[in-house]
Amino acid sequence: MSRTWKVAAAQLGPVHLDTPREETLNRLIELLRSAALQGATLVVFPELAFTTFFARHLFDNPTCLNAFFEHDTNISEASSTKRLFEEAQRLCVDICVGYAEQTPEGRAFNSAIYYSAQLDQVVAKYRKVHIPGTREPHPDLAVINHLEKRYFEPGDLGFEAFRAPRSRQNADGEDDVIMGMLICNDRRWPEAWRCYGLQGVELILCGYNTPAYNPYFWGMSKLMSPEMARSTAVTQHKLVMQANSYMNSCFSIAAGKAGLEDGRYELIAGSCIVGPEGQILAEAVTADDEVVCAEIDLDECRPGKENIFNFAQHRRVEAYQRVVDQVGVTQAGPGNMKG
Ligand code: CDV
Repeated sequence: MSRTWKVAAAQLGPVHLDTPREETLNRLIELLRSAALQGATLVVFPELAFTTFFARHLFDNPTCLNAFFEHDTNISEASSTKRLFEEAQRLCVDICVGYAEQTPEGRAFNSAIYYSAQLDQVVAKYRKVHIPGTREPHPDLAVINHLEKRYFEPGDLGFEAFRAPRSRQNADGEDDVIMGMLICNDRRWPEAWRCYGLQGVELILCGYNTPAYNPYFWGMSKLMSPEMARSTAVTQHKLVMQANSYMNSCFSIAAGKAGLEDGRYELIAGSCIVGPEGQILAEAVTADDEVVCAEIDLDECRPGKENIFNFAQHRRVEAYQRVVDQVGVTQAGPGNMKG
């Protein structure tokens, strides 16, 4: 039985602070329809897909902040978002979409869910673990803030892989695909990918919002030109998607929010689909609304999983203790020659 699957990344162009939610939702639905027309039965949308990347702003007024969050426990049925899920159901297309989640207890997470059209339900939820940025705004008003630490707790669901049937092609659900979700900054952490790799993951889904130019945040030389900064950010984004897909013998789909928001905040484009050899199979050519599609054959994960990255045969956990025991760097002392 063939294990091919036509999948898509739905890149979203600029969404401004005052863009009505309805307008953004319509654009997401248009992207979904366009992907379905191209034959895709899985579409991945960006991180915090329903609004602008609001974490760059300081909100003193809780009502203003609340407007960026989803408060329903099931966003596939919430009035503000359900049209996307209804259309996915009608088209028989699975979706992975990122959103700002507020729980009934008032906890806030940067989350993503996977909706299976065949099962007509949300089958998995992920909460972003690696929350970048700061809690407090920078005193220099010229600095672009990244206040995710102010607005979100680190995710508490871990990296749990899940299974979903490929829509349409497999009505009996026997040939599930093993998938995992990451959100933006998570893609830069190999530990996150490995947690999924150790569960036999075949496809990683990752939405993102990555600033193209934010010298203060990146720790870059202030002398780096905006053009150089943008191209470095795109290179690093692709580097981590490609390297980690290769090192875990899996496919990956990265869908970003892109372009210039509010005339000041540029996000990188570069939405892409990557194969288990680390090769880019398809990538965005604009910094606007765009569907990036590729047909993937999930069986191409097997050679890597059975040979060079056969974890059962080659991993040496007795040498990896530091990875889980230690958070920050403890510099090596002199004379660590042993044996
Ligand atoms: N939304 C993000 O998590 N963005 C981070 C930036 C801030 C570094 C990223 O890793 O792209």
